[in-house]
Amino acid sequence: MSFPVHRGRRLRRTAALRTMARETRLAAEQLVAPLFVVEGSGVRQPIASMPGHARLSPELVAEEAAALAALGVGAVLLFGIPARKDAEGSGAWDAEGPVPRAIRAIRKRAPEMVVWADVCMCEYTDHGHCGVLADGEVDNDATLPLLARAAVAYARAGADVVAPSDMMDGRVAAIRAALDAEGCARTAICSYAVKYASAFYGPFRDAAGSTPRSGDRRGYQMDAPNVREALREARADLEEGADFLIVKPGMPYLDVVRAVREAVDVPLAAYQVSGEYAMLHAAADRGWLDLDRAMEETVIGLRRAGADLVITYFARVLAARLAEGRAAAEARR
Ligand code: PB1
Repeated sequence: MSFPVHRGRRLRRTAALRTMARETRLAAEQLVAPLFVVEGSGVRQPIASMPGHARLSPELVAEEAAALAALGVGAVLLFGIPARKDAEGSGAWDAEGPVPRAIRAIRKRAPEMVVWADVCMCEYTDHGHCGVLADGEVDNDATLPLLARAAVAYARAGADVVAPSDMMDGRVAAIRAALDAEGCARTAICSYAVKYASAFYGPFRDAAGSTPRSGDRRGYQMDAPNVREALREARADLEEGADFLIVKPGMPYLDVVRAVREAVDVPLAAYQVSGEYAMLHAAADRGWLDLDRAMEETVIGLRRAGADLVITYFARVLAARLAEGRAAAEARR
């Protein structure tokens, strides 16, 4: 079809026509909100590098989860920050640690909220790596039972989903076997199957105190130039028993989101990580970007690339904007 028979602008002319013709949509229930949990009570420690976010004690996490539930946000993803760290990250499986306490508090305060618990050692080890060290390297196989113990602790506390973000080989199978052996067969596993060694995790590491004391994560997280490897990782984790998958980070890896979406048929989440969040805020603070438009455009971009779910630090603000939009549309009727 060519001009003037075809006029692309006919369906862009008004907001209502654009809404009618929209190909990709975003709903609050497709958003997952990461939350940082610390020990104690009444604790709210703002995170300088992540405006609007704070390290919260369990009861305040539960309050936040209730507010997110009221906005229709689909799930929360919990990251624990213990008061004490050690070489093997033993705080990760402490039944009275911040994450199990937060899960129990959410179950009471917002029982309808879906709770994901991140499973990794990096927030709990004093060296900051995602596993235990042996001869200066992360010992893959020695880390597997530790991850499994942590996953069981979160499942026992009531987590609906455990989400291993460690990138150890074989961790999904180890966690699935442990959950099933401990009577937690109904707990789902959302694996960070495709997770790159990225420059975009800085603010998170600042928030969690999880920057490696030595070396980096290139020996276990994926190399940015690779996408075929992402398909191998995704298939391997599904084979081991993952129920759904995460690609992370998000924006720099939209091609990977698309490739994984076309290769697997389970729900797929994309993680708009802390550095992606912080850079939009920093540019907006300098007057270089309209933050509201930039957050909507980046999150819908992840959905358009094929993500069914988007893990984002914008979840609460975006869900509120979606609710306002619905209210305004209803008022116009
Ligand atoms: O928002 C983020 O930057 C997420 C960071 C992510 C949490 N799953 C990891 C970043 C890192 O490698 O330090 C934590 C790894 N377990």
